[in-house]
Amino acid sequence: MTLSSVETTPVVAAPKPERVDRIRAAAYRIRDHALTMGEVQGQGYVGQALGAADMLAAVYADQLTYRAEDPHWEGRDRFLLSTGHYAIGHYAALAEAGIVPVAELETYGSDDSRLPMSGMSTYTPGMEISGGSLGHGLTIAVGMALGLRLQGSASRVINFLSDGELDEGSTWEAAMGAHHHQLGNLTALVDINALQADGATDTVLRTEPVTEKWESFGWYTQRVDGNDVGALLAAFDNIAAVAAPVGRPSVILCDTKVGRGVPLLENREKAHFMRIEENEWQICREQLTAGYEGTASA
Ligand SMILES: Cc1ncc(C[n+]2csc(CCOP(=O)(O)OP(=O)(O)O)c2C)c(N)n1
Ligand SMILES: [Mg+2]
Repeated sequence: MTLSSVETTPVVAAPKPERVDRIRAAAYRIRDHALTMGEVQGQGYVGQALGAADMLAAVYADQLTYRAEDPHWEGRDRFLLSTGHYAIGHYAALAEAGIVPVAELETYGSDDSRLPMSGMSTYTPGMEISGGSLGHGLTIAVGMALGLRLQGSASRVINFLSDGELDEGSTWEAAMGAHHHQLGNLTALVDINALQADGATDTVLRTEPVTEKWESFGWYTQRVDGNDVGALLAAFDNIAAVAAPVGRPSVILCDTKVGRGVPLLENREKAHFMRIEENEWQICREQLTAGYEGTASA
């Protein structure tokens, strides 16, 4: 395969049901942790955390190599959260990974907490960068992936970004750079929830056709239902099989639903930053559990 060829056909066997169930269970716990943090504040980016929980579970419970007791271990894979406002989801994943104690989630967003509302690398174990100023994550990821390769490291870099971040020119400069440097150790995960702070992505700045854009930048590009754990795992398996070995950067474009798993929140009008009333939290938890148990294949 040449570096510029486009490979979209699944190339490996479907992930085993036990593996899918294990990651779905992790995603359920991540959603549960996100509700815990949301309830502490009564509001926040809860919809994004729920929407991205399957992606985060696939990353932390299936893909990343790390040492929970030593988050700075040199041999770790790097997960870079561009979107600082998704920190609530990232903390939930870090708790699931054993890097942040579950009990600490109750401090979310409070004074002196290690878990501020926007992700800060100096505050939180396992938070590699201070995201939030959108459009920087992929540029940092490219430098990190190049640096790791120059050091002879086998570590991978995964950058989580949002559809709103595709508006940023720096993202596309980084995409060009990754292809130029043949960074097979770099994967971008884009949460396409069709939403931004000011409204629907299509109305703010249309980025479609997104798949063709990434392909034209030379990336191994797959677009999946980002709330389908089996599809996410298969996409990662494809990358390991055909993109990483030939030095091709890879992107998984993940179509997700804001508030996924909690129907009450899936249908919120103002979904970017949600206010959730005191009496609604219990309903959220019941809906989350009912939905998970209702669809569990195990
Ligand atoms: C460079 C930059 N410009 C503007 C903002 C303000 N901002 C914060 S979140 C956000 C929306 C970005 O889109 P997306 O992450 O897709 O939104 P969501 O899906 O979370 O609603 C914006 C514009 C920012 N953080 N950084
Ligand atoms: Mg969005």
